Amino acid sequence: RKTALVGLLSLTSVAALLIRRVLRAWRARGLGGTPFQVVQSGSRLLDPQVSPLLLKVSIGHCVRSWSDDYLRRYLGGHKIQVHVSDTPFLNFASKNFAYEVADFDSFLSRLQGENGNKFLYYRSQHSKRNKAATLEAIGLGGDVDHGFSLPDELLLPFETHSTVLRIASTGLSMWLHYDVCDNFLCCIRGRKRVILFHPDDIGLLYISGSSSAMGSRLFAEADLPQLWKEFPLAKAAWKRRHEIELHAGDVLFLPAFWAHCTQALPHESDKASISVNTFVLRRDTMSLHDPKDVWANRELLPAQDAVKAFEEKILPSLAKLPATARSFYCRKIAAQLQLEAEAASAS
Ligand code: AKG
Repeated sequence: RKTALVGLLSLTSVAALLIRRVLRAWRARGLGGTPFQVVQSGSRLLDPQVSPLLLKVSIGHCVRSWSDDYLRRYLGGHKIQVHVSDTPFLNFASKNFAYEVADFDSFLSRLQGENGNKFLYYRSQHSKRNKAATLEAIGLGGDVDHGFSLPDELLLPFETHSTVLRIASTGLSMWLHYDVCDNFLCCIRGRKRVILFHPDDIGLLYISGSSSAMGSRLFAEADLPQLWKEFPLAKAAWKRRHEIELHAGDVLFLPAFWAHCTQALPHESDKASISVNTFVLRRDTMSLHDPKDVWANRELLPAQDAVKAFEEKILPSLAKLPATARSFYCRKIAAQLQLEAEAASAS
């Protein structure tokens, strides 16, 4: 009887272990590449080497209350700027979209209607051009509890830079880019697929400014073989990508300098995908941020100096050399920079 009991106990613990593994994999919902970590609290966020995290925290009643009617009640009548495109794959580098000014009500009606195969994207901004976005600035904050807030415990170590409302046609993909602030990306309606790349892979992503020449073509699965022909380095980064699908109520902690692109996916018959993101600054590196940075994507101040010196001094000096010497010194400097990068990554 004792042996049977021992057998039963070990069977139960193996079953428990298996169930725990399946549950963990289900909760992580990582889709490709490196698996995603799910956490319940923010204690790890300040680790300088932190990876993207799926946070299981409450973001308020917006997940239930932000219907079209609710948003119309508070934002109706606002004039907003909308990206309008014939293709779902937005590309900032080739500017395959136009900016149109619309009023909020007709934007939402267009989004939910037939809309002649156009894809729409709204990113809220402050009415003053030199100020960063807040929900208060568009009438979704302030004294009334509009139901979006991140737990104090998450925000405590940071200063808030901006909070942005984003509304997209389902199917629309936002181009690959990086930001210089850490980011809490919160899914409120619809689902959102997010592809992310480690900062060490920045050299493989064809970035100019802060956006990739690949736009959001990583989401066009049938086009991937052609994409690798045009952007061969990106294939290696793709194999190491992090990928996740956010559902309503999910919060993704997206660290600064992780290049990312997103795809708005439908939930039931809703044609609007709604998210809010809060960009935050780490207190120890706040002084490095450009005070004029309203979009969270201006290079850090010392990096601006370095880029300026590179473009205005180093490149013109190298251009004075004959081809063989130019190739030699470019490679020599590139090797020195590579060593610097590796030492910094390892520190
Ligand atoms: C960001 O929060 O930086 C994004 O790129 C989100 C874009 C979106 O999903 O609308």
